[in-house]
Amino acid sequence: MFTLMDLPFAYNALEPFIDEATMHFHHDKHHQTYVDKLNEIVKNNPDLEGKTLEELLTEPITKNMAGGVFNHNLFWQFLDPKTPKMTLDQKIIDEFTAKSLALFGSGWVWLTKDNEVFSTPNQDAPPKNVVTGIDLWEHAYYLKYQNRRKDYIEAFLKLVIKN
Ligand code: MN3
Repeated sequence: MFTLMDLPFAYNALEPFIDEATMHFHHDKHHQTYVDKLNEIVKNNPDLEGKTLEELLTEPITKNMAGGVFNHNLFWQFLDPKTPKMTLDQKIIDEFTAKSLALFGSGWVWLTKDNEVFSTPNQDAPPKNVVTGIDLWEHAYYLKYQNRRKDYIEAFLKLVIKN
């Protein structure tokens, strides 16, 4: 059985960039749903019992739900005010912003420790060496930002970088 990780900070800790209501929906409803659906699939497929979350990322039947759990676990750590903020070159910030704006549909944009920026569709998980990543599903920003994805991306960057 997988359980929902606790949010490692207060629901209002990211105000005014990410609002408390969004954090409640995002963590308590969306993230919880990925956990619940993953548990249901594992329960209905006994051959998957005992596999780790990482192992379930590559199983076709659990990939989406395991990715949803895994990616949000990372996301809360990236957003945690206790996580030291990064200093990034403007070129990287511009690339991260451009790729986040260009992502069609739902997915994520990630930055690796080697300053590579790339996107993944849906809940596909990134490789292990990511240092940050932005959730670009509308549920991550629609309550506060509606269709203004650019404003949400800028707010996210203010939370994770120093400059
Ligand atoms: Mn999300």
